[in-house]
Amino acid sequence: MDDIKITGLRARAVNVPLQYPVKTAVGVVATSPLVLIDLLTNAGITGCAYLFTYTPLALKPVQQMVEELAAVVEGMSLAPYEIGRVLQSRFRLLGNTGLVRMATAGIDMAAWDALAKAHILPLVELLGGTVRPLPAYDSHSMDDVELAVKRAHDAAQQGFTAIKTKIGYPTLEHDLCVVRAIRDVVGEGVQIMVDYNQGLTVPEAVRRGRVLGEEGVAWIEEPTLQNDFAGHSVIRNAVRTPVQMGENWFGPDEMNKAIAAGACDLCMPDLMKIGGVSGWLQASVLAEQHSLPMSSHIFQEFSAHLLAVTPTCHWLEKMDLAGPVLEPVIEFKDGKAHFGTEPGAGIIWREQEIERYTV
Ligand code: SMN
Ligand code: MG
Repeated sequence: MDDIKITGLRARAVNVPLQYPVKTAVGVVATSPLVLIDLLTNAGITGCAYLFTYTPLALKPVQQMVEELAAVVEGMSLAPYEIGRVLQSRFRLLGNTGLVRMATAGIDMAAWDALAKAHILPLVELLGGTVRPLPAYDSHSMDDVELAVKRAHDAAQQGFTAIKTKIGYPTLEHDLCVVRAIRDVVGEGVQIMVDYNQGLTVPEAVRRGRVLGEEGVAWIEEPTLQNDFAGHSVIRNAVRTPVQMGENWFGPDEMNKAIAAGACDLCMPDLMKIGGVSGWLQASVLAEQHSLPMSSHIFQEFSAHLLAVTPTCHWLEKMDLAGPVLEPVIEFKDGKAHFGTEPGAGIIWREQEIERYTV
């Protein structure tokens, strides 16, 4: 195949509505601020990816960070490994973390999407895997009892065999009330995961985790501050339920430190923060070497392709943060994610909707 060159990079900022706000123990994500990336090439192929910035406060800064990198990548070959090395070298002094890691990850994702399209392959096949349905759980919020029960009922009706709810209410009794109400409506055949979003102190997480252990929850996610690996290790050694974390690891190096600290039983890197497709692949090797089941965190479109080539593939998280601006490419049924019918990672913009939500 001729040497494909990058000819342009475009970043658009949108803020899209969410069917359900993402309520967490440490704050609410009321809308979905996204940076939409197009990587243009001289082969007429465009690589597409999006970044999620959590808060509108970071939306324009991340967009500009991506735009600043256009001058760096234009003229380069469409080779994600080379692109990554050049970008990392530019940020050795500043540090490839935070908004920098997000922006470079977005370019990595778009480059891999373009490369797969150039080979007319779904990304999973470019990476050497095969398209197959993946176990998926429906990810809910800190919805309180009534909405938690409604969403759990709907998810079970749709065939999900696992759901996640966010807890960290003011009291343990409130946490239990929500978990038990969900259990009552889904029965013993559906797994329930809980996510504290860093909301507890270590002693409180131990106290609540020990009690939750009696409720048969499948995992306790980020019980304390995400960068307190020692704290997570204390909790992990004190409670029976598996401890889950990873969505806040900026790069495989942070994953390495968490593993070395014995912080978790399970892992769930975030495609953007871990460093895009390239970062995910490095993370999947670490997970295999340490026998850590590896799940995804949001970014469901790309994550499906990557989980399919992840040796310790665990769960795909269904949380649709970009639906309004994307053509639907994943079908969830019988508790699985069915994906991968088109070249690339399946990011297909809905241009009219993008215009509607552009910031
Ligand atoms: C989460 C938090 C904030 C936005 C999206 C998702 C959450 C999760 O921690 O694990 O889904
Ligand atoms: Mg989480």
